[in-house]
Amino acid sequence: MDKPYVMHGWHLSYFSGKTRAYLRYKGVPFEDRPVDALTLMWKIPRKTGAAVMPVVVTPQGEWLQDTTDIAEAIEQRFPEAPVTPSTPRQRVAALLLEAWADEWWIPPAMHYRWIYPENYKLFQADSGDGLLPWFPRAVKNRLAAYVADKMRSYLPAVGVIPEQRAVMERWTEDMLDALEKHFAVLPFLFGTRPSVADFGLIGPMYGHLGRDPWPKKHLVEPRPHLKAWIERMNQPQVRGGEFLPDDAIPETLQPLLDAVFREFYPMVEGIRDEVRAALKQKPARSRLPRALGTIEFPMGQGRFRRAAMPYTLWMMQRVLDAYGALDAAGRGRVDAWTAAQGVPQAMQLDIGVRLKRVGLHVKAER
Ligand SMILES: N[C@@H](CCC(=O)N[C@@H](CS)C(=O)NCC(=O)O)C(=O)O
Repeated sequence: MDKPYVMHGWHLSYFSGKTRAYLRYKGVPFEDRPVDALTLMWKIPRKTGAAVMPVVVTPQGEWLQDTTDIAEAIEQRFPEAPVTPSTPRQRVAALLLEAWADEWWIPPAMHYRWIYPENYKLFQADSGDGLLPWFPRAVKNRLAAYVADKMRSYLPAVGVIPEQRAVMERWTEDMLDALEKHFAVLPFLFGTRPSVADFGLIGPMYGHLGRDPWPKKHLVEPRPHLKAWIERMNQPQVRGGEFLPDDAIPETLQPLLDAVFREFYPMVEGIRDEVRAALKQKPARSRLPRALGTIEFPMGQGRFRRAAMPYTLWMMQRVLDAYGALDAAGRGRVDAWTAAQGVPQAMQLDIGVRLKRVGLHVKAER
């Protein structure tokens, strides 16, 4: 028997939820291994340059990091039932929604985990068991408390502060209502097959909103179609389903696309400006800090402030690259669609620099 792939991740972890659902859909034989402290703090950084999860180790012994790079490598080896649509509009829309789901949803996911104390028991048990499987409970609890403090210390930087709570909770509930309406009519975002956009969105929806007790009870359980989608994403029909014919974008995705073009884009532009300013100060080729200055942009009925993360711009570069790789007819179809969305220049967004990913950081490629 071939050695299986190994995914080092936790059920608690946003991005591990993305990769787990993806590997299951593709029918990749893999071992789902909780990350222990030694692997997280020593082996993974040595192999990938960052203390991060998920990481996938291939049967050939490669250590793949970053959910997008993991999926790209696996798509090459398991080409059946590709998860990136091949038609131009669906392709660009799915990649945009993946970037949005990965990046924009982090503050609400962190907010709902860390603000409601009833979530802590599960975090304490799972993180303690994951990190120190062979240790007594008291030691596990102590390390869990240390990790929890570290996670809470990130909250202000991502914008989880009391003044922004109302706008963020309102935004999240409205978006979950939109998802509930969508999943009442379609099993996945673009049809009967999950795409990169579904895998992105299961990140916040599984480990945080769908599993932590408070959001599970108050946000997901009252929305049965959303709940059913979360379950479907974790028990997929392997390599099943199709994207909608004729490059169609479902109308029920409009609230998500409005959020992408009217909220996420201004955030990305804010990050772009911060990155440009930082690059003027930096010696060429050194990597940028993970977080730069504070930026402000629209969120639902209000505005939101948080630190600019250069990594998000790298995610956006992937979308623009996918657009640039289309033929002229394909680009024309996407341009007609973005024009109809009221953002005719969306794919001409000027990032101003070519970025390269280095673990969780980025640097300018020169
Ligand atoms: N963009 C990365 C994000 C991975 C990530 O942020 N993982 C979290 C757990 S869900 C983590 O390990 N974070 C450690 C850190 O931020 O230092 C990916 O797609 O893999």
